[in-house]
Amino acid sequence: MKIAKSLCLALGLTLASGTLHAQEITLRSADIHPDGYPTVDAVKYMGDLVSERTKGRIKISVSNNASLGTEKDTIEQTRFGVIDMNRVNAAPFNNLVPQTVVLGLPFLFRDTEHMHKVVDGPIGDEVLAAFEPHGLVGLAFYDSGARSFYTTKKPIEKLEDLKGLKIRVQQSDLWIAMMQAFGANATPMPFGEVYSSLETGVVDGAENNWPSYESSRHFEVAKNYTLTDHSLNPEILVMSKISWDKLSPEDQKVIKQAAKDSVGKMRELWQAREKTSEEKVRAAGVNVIKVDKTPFADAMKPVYDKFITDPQMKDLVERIRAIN
Ligand code: GTR
Repeated sequence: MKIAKSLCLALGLTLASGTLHAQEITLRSADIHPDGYPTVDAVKYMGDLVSERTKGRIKISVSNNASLGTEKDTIEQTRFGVIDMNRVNAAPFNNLVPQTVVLGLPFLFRDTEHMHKVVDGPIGDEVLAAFEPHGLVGLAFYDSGARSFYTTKKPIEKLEDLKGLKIRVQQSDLWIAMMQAFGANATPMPFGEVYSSLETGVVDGAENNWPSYESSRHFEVAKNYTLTDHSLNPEILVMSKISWDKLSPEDQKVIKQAAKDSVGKMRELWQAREKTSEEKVRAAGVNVIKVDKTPFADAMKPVYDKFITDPQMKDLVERIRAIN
């Protein structure tokens, strides 16, 4: 009886997926950022492309503002097919997909152009392909600018100023090690908890790009922003392998292409937002500090020694450095 039941169930599911191409599909995509943030708008733009190219049959609905959970939680939900798509920074993937570690390595990308060349080329494809064994399909990389430190009380004017400070980091071993190498104490926590942690003194500071520093209003409680630009870690758009496998090969092609086509839009949105966010926080009276980045970069050797150990990772880093 039990066997018959599960057979029916299996058959039912097969039939359902067999007719899926004719049905309307709405893919739910997660983001922790609010409406109007470039990542949210880029995925919406991708949704418009998909809808246009499938004559309205496939749609993407973006659940923003962390309404589906923290980045770490939504990654798990995406792996289990509860969420179809997810736009997350590379950092929360680090412990799951080791190849993503290289993207966040401190001072590895020389500038945005270098980062674009890497993610747009074969290395980018290699990193996206590395998601598949973990229940995810890598779709695209989105810009995330450069991350810099911000602090509530003591401004960071030199490397030594970080000594002993409690700095919030994303939930990734790489980022914990990075803070230790900077001389700070790493406090990993989800993005949504950072404002109150800065306000109540649970942490002394955090680090992020201009748009996140502004849109999260962290600048209201941490008014010293030090331009260390220590990492150009990009955002990654992924899809659940379970949701992916339910699509026909033609629909999979449409999704992949639309994701790629949304990258240019994201870069446009990002450039504009970086400017307006910087202007907004400067106008609010934030103390923006320029530093000599060399001592910060020199302190990062232990991070490379710890994470870039096997030949494959070493080769990846070397190939990234060799790109002009
Ligand atoms: C932002 C990024 C988010 C998240 C956040 C954080 O720049 O867009 O995905 O990673 O930083 O620091 O948690």
